[in-house]
Amino acid sequence: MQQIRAIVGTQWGDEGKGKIVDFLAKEADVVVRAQGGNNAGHTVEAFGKVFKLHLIPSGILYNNKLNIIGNGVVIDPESLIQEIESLEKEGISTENLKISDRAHLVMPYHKVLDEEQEKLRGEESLGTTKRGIGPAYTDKTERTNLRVCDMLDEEEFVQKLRTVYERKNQILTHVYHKTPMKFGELLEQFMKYGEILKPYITDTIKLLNDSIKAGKKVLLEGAQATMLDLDYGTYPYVTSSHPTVGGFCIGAGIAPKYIQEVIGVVKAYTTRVGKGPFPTELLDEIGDSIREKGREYGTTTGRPRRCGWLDLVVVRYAVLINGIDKIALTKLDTLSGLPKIKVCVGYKFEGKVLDLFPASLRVARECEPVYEEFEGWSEEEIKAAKEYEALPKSAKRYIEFIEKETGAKVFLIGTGPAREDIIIKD
Ligand code: 2SA
Ligand code: GDP
Ligand code: MG
Repeated sequence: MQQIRAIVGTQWGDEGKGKIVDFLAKEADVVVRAQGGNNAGHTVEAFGKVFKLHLIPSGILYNNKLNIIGNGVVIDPESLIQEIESLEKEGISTENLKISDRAHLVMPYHKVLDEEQEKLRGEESLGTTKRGIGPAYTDKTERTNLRVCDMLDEEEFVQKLRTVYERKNQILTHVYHKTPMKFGELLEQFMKYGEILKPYITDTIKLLNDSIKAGKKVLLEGAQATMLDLDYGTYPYVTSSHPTVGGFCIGAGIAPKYIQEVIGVVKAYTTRVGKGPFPTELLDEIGDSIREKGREYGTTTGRPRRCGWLDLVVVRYAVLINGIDKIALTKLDTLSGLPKIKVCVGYKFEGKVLDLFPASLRVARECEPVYEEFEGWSEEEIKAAKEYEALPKSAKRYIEFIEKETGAKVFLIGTGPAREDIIIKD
């Protein structure tokens, strides 16, 4: 494998990045999360158990990989401690977990603000996960946020909290009619978190770059996806970070020249959780059957995911932005049993056909997808296939069409949720 690989979501998230990272981590030494927070939900089925990871990289299920939560991640310490405890309870050691001292904190008021802002937006709400992610990144760019290193220095924490505390309390009480926070309680809580997390906290930028110099193999694990990127996604229906390859450099402290290979994870159909345009959405029984068969419910919030046909306008755009070399195609098995399968290759709008995703939400909402239709395949045919050649002809046609339309080769094919349900294609 290439020494440094980035794994990026190409759609609206939940493509199965967790499973792909778990598979590729076999050959890696270091797995790094670089953006997002516990809004992410990465499911890995291993040892007959289902693990739902939120902040901790998916390499944690191996006992010999270094797992880094990079500086670009926003960390809710309460949630991270719970995740550590629940993994330890399952017999998974977190000894090899390292947390960046520069990562920003999600504070309790960020979670309240996320929830209240969503309520205030009413019909115009974004459909966030309400984990405080947007408000935490807002404070980061406003330069008023607290960071992981501040939890290890009481004096610094007090001084920084003092600069924001009054203002946050005023917003909470006057705008949202919430009970005010108590300074002493917040301080005590975060000093406790700092003490618990201290063994994990370090300068991960140095650690990662030293590992690279020592020849270690690194996987950069994307959370969310290209269409949720703050710049490239369906703004404002996006998350507040950059789940694209450029964001990985900033969020991990790694120079762009080191990333040698970019792998795009593509689900064989499209899903989206939260609001915003979704041109190929299926609001019929086919959409419902995909949701049930694919167990398309939010890993973090349990929300039902919106389902639709594979949209190659979206995937093409993700290939372009991220420089995707190879595709890991997941959940091919979920489409089994459908007599016909459609794939969107362009958007018709005002007499023209667009082949890349438009900036305007109005165009994205009002365009008409142009579809190509494919023959389906049966459940038994996919289950029985353990190698590419054994896949049904119609499935191979589907895969090769994706390769032709995107210009990227499919090298992994997911045929079920378990670790072993994967086909390697050369
Ligand atoms: P936020 O909370 O500010 O990041 O929400 C902004 C938008 O980003 C979407 N978003 C996600 N979309 C898919 N999966 C995500 N993770 C969870 C999962 C989601 C869940 O794995 O299923 O459990 O509901 C994720 N995180 C953020 C979100 O839906 C908003 O559209
Ligand atoms: P992520 O956020 O991209 O890591 O994806 P999630 O874990 O939120 O959602 C993907 C879901 O699909 C999880 O429940 C996975 O266990 C499951 N999954 C991943 N790959 C496959 C596959 O090839 N087939 C099936 N049936 N399920 C899969
Ligand atoms: Mg997910």
